[in-house]
Amino acid sequence: AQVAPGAVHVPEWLSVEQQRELVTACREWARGPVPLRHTALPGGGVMSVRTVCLGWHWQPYRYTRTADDVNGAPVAPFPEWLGELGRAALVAAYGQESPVRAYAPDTALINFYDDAARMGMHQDKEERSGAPVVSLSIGDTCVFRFGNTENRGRPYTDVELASGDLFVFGGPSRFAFHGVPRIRPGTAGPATGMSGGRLNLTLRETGLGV
Ligand code: MD3
Ligand code: FE
Repeated sequence: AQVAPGAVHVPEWLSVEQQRELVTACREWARGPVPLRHTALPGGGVMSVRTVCLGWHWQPYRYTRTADDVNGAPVAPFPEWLGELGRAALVAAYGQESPVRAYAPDTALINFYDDAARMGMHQDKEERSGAPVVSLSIGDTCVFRFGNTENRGRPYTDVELASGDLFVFGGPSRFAFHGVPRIRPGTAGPATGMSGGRLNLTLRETGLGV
């Protein structure tokens, strides 16, 4: 369903098997070379969400190749199979159209939410690319808040994102404010191999080149 121009929600897009494979892969990536951790913010706080990155390392508010705000390690590579999944996601959301062939995400941000984690309203502006962002949700359902491009407040639309859901943000929605005001604990069931909490993978083009 289209939530706004360029913002398309495809419920239950991932099979349970795909979800299980992604959970297994995320568990490995969470071990290193850069560990899953609460990102430190410039003001001295930390994010309640825990994050690990592939391809490029996101930190507030830039991308680097090494995790110089964590342990200095080079970030794990972005696997080609995730790029294929990203192109399939664009076909599912937008149909078999021209931008799909060229979509070449080079970074993934993997966010883990425990029951209390939240993400405040923000824009993703570190990428030098207007290419769509592909979001995959696994585990507990969350309330996802999709806002406007002007400010963090209203108008916004709240959407429930459940395990297996795909959300693609392209076109005019690419630079909209968005956030995750709450997780719904215990909504997932055991099928994905998660033992509580929510995983979100976003695939992006950084536009930063090699
Ligand atoms: C809309 N993650 O990592 S995914 C983030 O569920 C982030 O973990 C949330 O916001 C999460 O930056 C939301 C959906 C999402 C991701 C990127 C977007 C929506 C977006 C970029 C532009 C517009
Ligand atoms: Fe974001």
